[in-house]
Order: sequence, then C-alpha cells, then structure tokens
Amino acid sequence: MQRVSASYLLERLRERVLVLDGAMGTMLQKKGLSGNSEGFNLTEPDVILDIHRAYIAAGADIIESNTFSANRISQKEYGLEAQAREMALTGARLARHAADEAGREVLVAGSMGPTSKSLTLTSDLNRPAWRPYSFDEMADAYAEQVGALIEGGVDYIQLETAFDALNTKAALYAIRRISAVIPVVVSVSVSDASGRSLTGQTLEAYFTAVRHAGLTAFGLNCSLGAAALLPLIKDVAQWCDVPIICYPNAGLPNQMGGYDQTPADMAAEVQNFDSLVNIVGGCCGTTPEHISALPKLAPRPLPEAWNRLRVSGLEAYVIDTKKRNFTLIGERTNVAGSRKFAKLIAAGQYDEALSVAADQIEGGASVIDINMDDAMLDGPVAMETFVRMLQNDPAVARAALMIDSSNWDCILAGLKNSQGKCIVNSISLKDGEESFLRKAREIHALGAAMVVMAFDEEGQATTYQRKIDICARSYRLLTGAGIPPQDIIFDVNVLSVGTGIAEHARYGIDFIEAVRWIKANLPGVYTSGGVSNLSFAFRGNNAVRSALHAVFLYHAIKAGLDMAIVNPGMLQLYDDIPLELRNAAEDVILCRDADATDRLIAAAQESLSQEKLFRSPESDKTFSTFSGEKVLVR
Ligand code: THG
Repeated sequence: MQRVSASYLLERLRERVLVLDGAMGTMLQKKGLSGNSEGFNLTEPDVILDIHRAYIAAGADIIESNTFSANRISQKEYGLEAQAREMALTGARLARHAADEAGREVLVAGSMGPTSKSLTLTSDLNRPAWRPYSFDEMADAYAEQVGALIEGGVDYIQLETAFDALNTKAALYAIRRISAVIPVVVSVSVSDASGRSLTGQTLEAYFTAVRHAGLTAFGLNCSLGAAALLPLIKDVAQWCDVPIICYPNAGLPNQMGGYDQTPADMAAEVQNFDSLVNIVGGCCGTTPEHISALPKLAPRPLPEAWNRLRVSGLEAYVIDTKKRNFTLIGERTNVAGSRKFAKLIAAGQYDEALSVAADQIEGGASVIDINMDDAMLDGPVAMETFVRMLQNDPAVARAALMIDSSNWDCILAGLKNSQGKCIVNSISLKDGEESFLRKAREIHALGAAMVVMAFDEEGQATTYQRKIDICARSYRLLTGAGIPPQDIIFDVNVLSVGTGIAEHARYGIDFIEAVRWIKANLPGVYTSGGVSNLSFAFRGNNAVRSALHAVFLYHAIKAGLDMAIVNPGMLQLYDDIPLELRNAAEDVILCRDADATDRLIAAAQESLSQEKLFRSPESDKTFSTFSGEKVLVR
C-alpha cells in the first residue's frame, strides 16, 4: 500500500523546502566500513540504522535507503547478484524503521543508482554498436529492485546520480510496470561545469527524455559543490515544470579524492539556492553536521505544466506552434525512400549512412525519420545498430529521432536504444482499438510522442470527412487512455495528386482542410505529413515536385500544419517558383478546376525541356505509392 501520494508530496514541496539527508558512503567510511556498501544492510544493520538516526536528528525530512547499488547489474561486480533483492528489501526496511521511530514525519526515498553500465555509450571502441546490457535486461534488474524497495516500505523512488537518460528510461519503464502511482524523483549528475550528462545531453534534453513518467521532482546531485551547481540549477529553473531537487557534494574533491568543505562553507553556498529549489540535501562528503547547518530556504514556486510537444536528442527542441517554428523532419534516412541510404545500410556502411542524416540536419531538419523496412533487411537489428551508431556522431546525435516502421519490433528497437525523446511513426486504428491503445500506452511508457495516421479498420482515409472522423475517434481514445494531447501528432495522409485519376483530384485540398479542422477541434495536438508523397506522379521532374511541395506547404502551414517529413535538400520557397508553374501547382493542390492537372503536366513538360531532363520510359508509366499499389501515370 502506497503511504504517500504524488499530490501529497507536491503539497509538502509547495509549502517549504524539504531537507534530504547527506552521504551514506562517507559515514560508512568514518565507521571503518568500506567496500560493497549495500552488503552492510545484511551484515551491519545496526550501523546503517544509526546513520539514518543521525541524519534524522540533524533535521532531515527525507532519508534515503542504502540501496544505490542494490541491483543485479551492480552486484554482479561482487558476484552477489543473487543477494541484490535482499539488500534492497533490507535497506528499505532499515530506513523505514528509522523514519517510523522518529516521532515526526520523515519520508523514505528508495535510492536507485544508474549502475556503472551505459546503455547509450559503447564500452568497447572496436565495437561501437555493442552494449554490455540491453534496455530490457536493465529494466528487469531495476524491476527487481523497485519491487523490493516498495515491499520494504519506501515512500517514493529516487533515481539518483543518473548519467544516461536511456538507463533512466529503463528504470522508469520498470517502475511504472510495477506501480502506476509511486512518486519518482530523478536527479542527474553532470560530468563538468558545462552541465552535460556523461552521454552528452544538455539537462533540458535529459529532462525532456524522462518527463513522461510523471516526476515529482527533477534536478542535480553529486558532480560538483554547491557553488558550481548554482548556474546549472538556475538553468533548470528556466524550463523545468516540476519541483527541483539539488544535493551537492561537500565542495570539490581534494587531491586525495576526499571532500573537506566545512558545514558552514557549504551552508553559505547553499544560501544562493533560495527560491530555486524544493528539496535540498548533501551528497559525497556531507555528514549530519552539514545537514543541520543547511539554511532555511524559500521554496521555488511550482511552475505551470508544459503543454507543448518537446523532443530531444543531445539537445532539446520545442515545437512551438504559436511562435510558428515549422519543423522539418528529414525523410532520406529511409531505406524505402532513398536508394542511396538503402544501399549503404544493405552494405553495412553505417558511417556513410550517418552522413545522410548529417546532411539533412545541415539542410534544416530538427528531427530525423529513420525507416529500415525492407524485406532484405532484419529491420529491428538495422534500427538498433543505426540508432546506437548515431550516438558516436554528435552532429547527428543532437537531433531528435522519428522511429518510422510498420513493424512493431522495429519501433521498439528504435525506442529502446535512443537516449532522447523520440516520435514514433506511426500507429493507427488499422487493427482495431485494442491494438491501437496497447501500442499507444507502450510508446508513452517508453517516453515517446506518436504520429497517428488517419487509418481505421476500413482502411486509409482519403476524403475530408473520413480523415476528421478517424482523428476525432483516435483523439477520444488516446486522451481517455492518458496520452497527453501534445504527444499526439495527426497525419491525415498526403496522397499523390496530378495522377489524372478523378478520385485523386481533392487529395491536396482535403489534407489541408482536415488539418485546419484538427487544429480547431482537437485541442493540444500537432499535425504532420509526408510531403514527398504528394508528387510521386512527377518523379524524375524535380522542378515540378518541389513546386508542388512548396505550394502545398504554404497552404498547409497556413491551415495549421506543424511539421512535415521532407527532403530538406529539395525545399523551395513559394515566392521563388516561376509564376506559371506556381499557378498550375496551386490549381492542382487547391483543386480549382478539372483541367488543373493537364496544365501542370504541360508546365512540367515545359520545365523538363528547359532543364533537358528526361524520365526513363519505365518511370513514365507507373509508380508505387507508399501504401504499395502501382498507379498509372499518363
Ligand atoms: N506519413 C508518415 N510517414 C511517412 C510518410 C507519410 N513515411 C514515409 C513517407 N511517407 C515519407 N518519406 C518519403 C521518403 C522519400 C520519398 C517520399 C517520401 C521520395 N523518395 C524518392 C522517390 O521515390 O522519388 C527516392 C529518391 C531516391 O531514391 O533518392 O520521394 O506520408 N507519417
């Protein structure tokens, strides 16, 4: 039974700054106990209890269980993985016991460290895509620890000294698998004063990647002393929409690796955290004397919750529709959409394949669409390898990822190997409500936003009415299942125009009008589309293709389109298109009259002869759409 709820904790944090205890390891060392700290829960329980009591006597409102490394992965280094659960359970019980005998409210935080293994960085430079553990193995180890901590009576879970957001996501995934309600705090340790995680993320990118689990607080511990953490905490306070926690070391380490900042000196530095934090305490080198010396601080007022879509790679990216920053998603890292990329992946030339991603970022893409759906490839393996390799190239890793596949295992492979906040492309009602909601919940549990296609049990929506009906139904189902509206991106199917087939004539305008309806009627959601689909009938004629894309985007953005999957290298501005071509493209997209397509084809031939470009005889006759069927081109 959960003792305190997240809303109860939030109320306490609104009233005043709660004081967290200080270091456990420092106190064990002072008592002559070194080595496997968590092992002392089993062999020296009275010593652990006395340390908890000393911190409570020093005024701590929260004590942390001595369970930082009480997980199978960390304990394996001592050959004690079989005892990990017992260490976690006993550690939680000892802290609970000390808190319950305090005679006032003392909360117990169940401490969980990051393990010494990274899911994001390789530990073998000769094998850049190799990892010592998979996401699922790490989540399983964490699940065992969380189960024991909850059984032992902790009030909430504290993921601390976190250095890799993918490890943190595995922990959050494990926690939420076991309890939907237990409050969770995430505290990151940065590698230096620049404020990046060990794996290279900014703190904002990190927070963006882990926020989905419903955090009770986010902040920083360890790393540096309070003075050096102050500018980083000021940064966190700019964008963090949950309470802030900070528990610094006792200054910077001395030449022996020890800490000798006095309680008074630390207290003076912590004074500067006034109105910036909601939980404060101590990390390495701090003692009960440091904790009792901490100054009384005013709490940071609780900020308003985010309601915009934010994604991240190494850096955070806000999709802010009000500020009209239309977002480009690079389409070329798609084995079905680029022959060049497909060849590189088939040949295992991942480094060159990464340059395809880098070029798109150079061309203005903030998000990279990755698709490995090819019958000749093992999609999940190719996805895992590409996403892992990507971490080694900071120019590519800085962008957010859109994981594009019709194979669910391939989507999971992308999400379980990305440290940032991704977008899944895509889910739909194609296989019914149950499968739709199961996938949506899993995507949310893994921390990603999702593209929802206008597709249902009857098939793909091609008309305005079907597009908006399916999106309205999807919205009701998803928000009812707890998916935040800002993590929903509707794609109402960009279909090929100018094919000469009468039923295709309204494809452009119906997309645009459906986007307008969604933005007016489904609050909080985003819209996207794969623009290059629009012009498949004009393959080989890039002048016409990019004119169609530019005109389409011009009108779709005015109707409220937030982002699009595009070839960033082939974008043109509306105003730069030759007038005759632009008018013809506009007539087709807005479906102005029955002859529009003929005029565009004439303009196309004109521009083709001008550019001396010729299509091959085969590509003149047919083309495949992305849904697979062949369509005749006149
Ligand atoms: N919606 C969503 N996802 C999508 C699409 C969509 N993913 C796939 C696709 N549609 C968007 N991506 C592309 C990628 C490439 C092309 C079109 C759409 C393309 N490629 C060139 C061609 O076929 O002519 C290939 C050129 C080459 O080989 O270099 O046009 O709508 N959610």
